[in-house]
Amino acid sequence: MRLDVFTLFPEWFEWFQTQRHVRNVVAAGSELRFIDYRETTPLGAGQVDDSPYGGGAGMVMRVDVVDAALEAAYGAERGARRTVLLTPSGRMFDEELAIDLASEPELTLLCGRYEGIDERVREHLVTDAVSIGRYVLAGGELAAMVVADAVLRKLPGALGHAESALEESFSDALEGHPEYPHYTRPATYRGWGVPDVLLSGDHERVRGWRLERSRERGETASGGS
Ligand code: 6GU
Repeated sequence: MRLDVFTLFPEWFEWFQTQRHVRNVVAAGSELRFIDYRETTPLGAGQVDDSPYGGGAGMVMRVDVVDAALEAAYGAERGARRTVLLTPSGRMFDEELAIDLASEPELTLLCGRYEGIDERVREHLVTDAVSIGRYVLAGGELAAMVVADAVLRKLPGALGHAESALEESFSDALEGHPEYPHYTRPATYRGWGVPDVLLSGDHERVRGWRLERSRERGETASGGS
């Protein structure tokens, strides 16, 4: 995959790139770029935002600044890419969308900043608007990292063992439910035990128990206690 993230804070992503699964996909041929809107802004003095029409507090990122950044990176090709704007008013990010985005050969994430981003970006320059939850972050950077993390770990070679993604949370193997609980040694600690079935060596019973716990957690996650 060729993944580009447009941001006013490319240095935020330096840590992100050091993660094992991110390094693994880069070693396997993926290309990541973190591109600063300020490098291509058509305005003077690195300006990227302006006061909102109609008045109000805060500043709004300008559409011409975002357009210039996309033009510089992709030229005439820029309509062809899957382009995701990170915004609290977007579609909720979930595992299904992560799988969908992971199937793209080329993906662009646009971080907004300040009070918002000119609505014409959403209307004319992107294919998707995505939020990571019902709360407001200071900018789209952390949301872009969340999306990039979830997407990149879907790519071949991201994880150490091919199996580790098969039975993970929300996979088909678990009927879309969260993952079952895990235990390891010691078998008792401060009197806290481990479910007997996991020590039984009966693989069928273990499988059944795990699926049950996974289903239970699915019910809890969707509104229970
Ligand atoms: Cl994508 N951006 C911002 N600024 N806040 C958010 C978000 C995105 N998703 C949830 N909160």
